[in-house]
Amino acid sequence: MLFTRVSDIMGKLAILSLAVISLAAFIGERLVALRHLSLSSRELTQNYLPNCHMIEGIEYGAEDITILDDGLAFLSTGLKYPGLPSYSDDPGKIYSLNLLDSDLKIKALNIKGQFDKGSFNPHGISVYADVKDGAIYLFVVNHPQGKSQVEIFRFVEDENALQYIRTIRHELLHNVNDIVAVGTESFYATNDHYFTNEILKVMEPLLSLSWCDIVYYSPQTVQVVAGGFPSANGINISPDKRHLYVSNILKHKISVLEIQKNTVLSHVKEVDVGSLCDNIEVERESGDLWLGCHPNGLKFMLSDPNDPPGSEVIRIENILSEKPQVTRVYSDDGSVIIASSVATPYGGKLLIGTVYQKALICDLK
Ligand SMILES: [Ca+2]
Ligand SMILES: [Ca+2]
Repeated sequence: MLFTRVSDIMGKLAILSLAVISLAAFIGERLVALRHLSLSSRELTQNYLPNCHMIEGIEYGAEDITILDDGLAFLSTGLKYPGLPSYSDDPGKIYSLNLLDSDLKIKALNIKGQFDKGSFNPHGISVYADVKDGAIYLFVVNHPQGKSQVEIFRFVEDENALQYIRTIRHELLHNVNDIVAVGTESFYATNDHYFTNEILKVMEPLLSLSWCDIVYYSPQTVQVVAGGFPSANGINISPDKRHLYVSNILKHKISVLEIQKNTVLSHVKEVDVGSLCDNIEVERESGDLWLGCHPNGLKFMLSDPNDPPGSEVIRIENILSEKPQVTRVYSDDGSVIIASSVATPYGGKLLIGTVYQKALICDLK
């Protein structure tokens, strides 16, 4: 009787030990995977540009920026994103900045129409110029109360205003990070998470789930057009409108996709960037990609003011060729600018925006 009891206890202990060992091995394997995906041990080399100065009035981030052909930039500011700092309780705003003006003063765009400005939480932006009448449309990813929706505005240049047109909500647009407008009412959007529950969202990178996708939206069709991303961040289009570029941020790659006739995308290739790149801007004349990147994902997630995340700007030339050139144009350890998310060139200058901090403008060498 005693012998049976002892062997029963021994058996249970053996099962328990096996479970503990398996759990430890699983956690160990996950920690190694997370260190790899966050580039947490990467050392950054400082690489500065000449004549840099901060854009006055930007203190709470300019997560996304895009520049019109005539040098007018739109800045999406004041993002509140779960898990990341935001240093202002005020709603977000869109600013304009004329890069041809020597004083480089930002101006808040007044929003006209039936739009709830009090809950405005702008994230990724994209501009569409209608060739028919020259009208400029600004598409903005908005997260009021943590939800995801896309706002379409028309830019009223002589009033420095945005005329609100409409809001687009759809179950497929559940965690939108960025968009690229391809018509007055149509766009491609990236989802940076699969789940909407905050705890389950955290589990996605922990378990290396690759369930994020790209969605095409038009008033006639809404559909998933590409999937299999651990997280899909910035998205933009080539000047000839044939290719889409998507930041596969947790894989440290830029995915190149070809737009098929039926709006479905076919995979072309991936280009290694060795950094967690956020938004993508495409230079019109050259077709070069400019990327605002997070050189160390762990520091970005922790966002400790005493050990801040750095910033990095990467340029990709000839991305469609056999040998794309990937150049680190600017890097800083966070002592100048924290958590860069976008970079865009204009007229020999480079404008760099961040998720929750400042914006910097420098001369390109
Ligand atoms: Ca964008
Ligand atoms: Ca982004």
